[in-house]
Amino acid sequence: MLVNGRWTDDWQPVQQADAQGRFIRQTSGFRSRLGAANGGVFPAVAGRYRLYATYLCPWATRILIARRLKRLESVIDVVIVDPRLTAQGWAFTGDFDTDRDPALGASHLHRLYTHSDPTYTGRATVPVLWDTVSETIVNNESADLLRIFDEDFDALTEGTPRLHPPALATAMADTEGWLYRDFNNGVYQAGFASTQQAYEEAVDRVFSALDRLEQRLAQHDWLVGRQLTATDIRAFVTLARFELAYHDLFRCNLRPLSAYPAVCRYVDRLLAIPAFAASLRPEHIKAGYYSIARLNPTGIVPKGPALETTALRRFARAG
Ligand SMILES: N[C@@H](CCC(=O)N[C@@H](CS)C(=O)NCC(=O)O)C(=O)O
Repeated sequence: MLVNGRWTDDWQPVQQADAQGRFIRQTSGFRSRLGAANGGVFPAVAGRYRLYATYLCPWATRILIARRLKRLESVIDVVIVDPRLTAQGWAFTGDFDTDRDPALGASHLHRLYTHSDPTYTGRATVPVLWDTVSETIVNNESADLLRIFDEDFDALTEGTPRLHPPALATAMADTEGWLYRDFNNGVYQAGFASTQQAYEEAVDRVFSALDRLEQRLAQHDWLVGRQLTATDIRAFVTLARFELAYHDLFRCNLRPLSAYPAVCRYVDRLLAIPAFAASLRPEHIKAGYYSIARLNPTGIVPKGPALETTALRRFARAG
């Protein structure tokens, strides 16, 4: 991670844990909004901002999905980093169907962080929204970026669905509270736990979240209300990685995902939407997660699961 603007240590998945060995996720450092919400410092215009992402990362993938649903492809450029974590974090390699950094010609993402704040302390995470004019990070928190893409470009996104409908705000916040704690972040707490107790607590929460999802989806098409919302994007990114990485590598193996038929039908339904299908790159996901040396010292990437045996079978059929 970066300490006072200097890269200090080889990359480790866990830099912070509590006394019981529970993984603690850091809070994001750059939190600006665009347009009026920001007093005009970062105007909401086309062609000025660039999203740095990797298909490995569920948080970054939320934003790739939102970018497409909001039809912002020609408004906000994307750079995809190599999904394999290096000793210096995310790298621009040009390999693996990834890009080079057009901003600074940097070899690693952490350069963008120190360019933005020479004394930055923290992890150099994706997603990052970069301003090409002032050469700084605007925001590196996916929850904010989901809102920014949904709300701050209104003049350019007319006719696209509202992902945070005001009438559903309370219900979305209720669902997203347990969804984040027990599922989106719960799988990481299972995978990165450093004690048996911390792991078992986390894995139980992951499966109780799946139980809740199954209950809701057995009766309804969407997690909140009668339309696709940001809550569905949040659920999808973790579900789509479940059989590819979390079930085996993160030991979330109490039950297979196929024990949740309504959840599997929901994943299938979402994959019929091009924005969701385009965000899914199984090879990037497996290469990235299985590059975490602490969890997989040999670096061997599993061949399976055969996609047609998973909830992602629609993707396999589409080739
Ligand atoms: N709160 C952040 C979390 C982002 C995050 O943890 N991204 C991971 C990838 S999935 C990352 O970049 N990790 C690199 C690191 O921790 O050094 C968000 O949601 O935007």
